[in-house]
Amino acid sequence: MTAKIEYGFDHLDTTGDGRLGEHDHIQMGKRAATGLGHAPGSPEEGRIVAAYTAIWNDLHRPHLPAGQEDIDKATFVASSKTLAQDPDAADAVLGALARTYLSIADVDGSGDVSAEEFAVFLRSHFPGLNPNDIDKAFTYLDRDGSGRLSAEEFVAAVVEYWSSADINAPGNWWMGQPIYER
Ligand SMILES: [Ca+2]
Ligand SMILES: [Ca+2]
Repeated sequence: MTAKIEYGFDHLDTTGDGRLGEHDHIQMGKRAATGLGHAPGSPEEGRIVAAYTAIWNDLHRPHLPAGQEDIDKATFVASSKTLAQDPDAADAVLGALARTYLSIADVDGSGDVSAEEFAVFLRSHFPGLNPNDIDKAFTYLDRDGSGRLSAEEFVAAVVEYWSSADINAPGNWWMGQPIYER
């Protein structure tokens, strides 16, 4: 579980300085917006960047000691593991995060995520993923095999990735093949 959270942190730390802060979330938002085909400075980009900075300000920042503006990797891993031991808190916090992601991934506003929407979303977040991995991830996360990720399936993927210690949890595929299987 530590391995997947560390791996996740490295992907969230878009500036690569070993700390996670608002700056990383602005970068993530811009990268996601570019991946979705929105021009720099467009209102769509602004909306997506605002969603990411809200994740930072609502989810992470309240847990920082006064005066501190970012989190180092060790603290991030420790607090993620603490959250994992409290399923209700994990559902609340990670569920909110997942719904923000969903609002960005569900480009056509259908309420669910198609394979195409999922591929665009994942590529814009994790540029290193190969298409094969994205297809496999989709298959694992689409638990009922309907060919689409329902809101519930999408949210479950995010919650499991960040909080499940079960190495067989389908949500471990959220960022492609689980790091411990490579
Ligand atoms: Ca959709
Ligand atoms: Ca489905």
